[in-house]
Amino acid sequence: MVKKINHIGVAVNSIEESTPLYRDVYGMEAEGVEVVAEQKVKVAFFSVGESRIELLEPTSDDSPVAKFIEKNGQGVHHVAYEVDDVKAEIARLQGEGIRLIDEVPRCGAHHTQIAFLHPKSSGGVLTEMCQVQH
Ligand code: CMX
Repeated sequence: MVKKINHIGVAVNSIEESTPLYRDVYGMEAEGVEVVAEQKVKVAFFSVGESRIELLEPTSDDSPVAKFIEKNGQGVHHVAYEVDDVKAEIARLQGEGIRLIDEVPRCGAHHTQIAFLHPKSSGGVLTEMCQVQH
């Protein structure tokens, strides 16, 4: 079962251009920038309480985030829920008839193992299950 919102992903054209809004205007603490090569994105985290905003900048034209921005413009891209055991969560969701994009976990940013649900199976919200590796 989900424990809390780990982060909300926001698709942006440029982390550099978007950072002043989150860091200076909203006053969130910047936690650093990381490239997630497998997902073809550069990400920047900003902490807000026990959750984070994750800015997602595409690193190539065939990135899923590039396709999202092309279709919708910049904006909320996904919600990530934290779970204790992402493999067990995948099995549980499959048992509930939910369609998974990732049937085996993959590496996310910040030392996490993640799995995405298909938005057609999660009420139109791209949803990520995320296990933090301590
Ligand atoms: N939120 C809600 N719906 C979305 C969506 C999103 N972020 N992205 C796509 N969709 C919807 C589309 O609107 C479309 O719906 P319609 O058929 O009604 O128009 C449908 O899903 C299919 O979308 P598409 O544009 O044809 O794109 P694809 O099928 O090629 O890919 C998806 C969609 C979700 C399967 C793909 O983006 C994916 O695998 N995403 C998971 C990985 C990812 O997003 N990685 C980046 C973040 C990594 C990180 O956080 O570390």
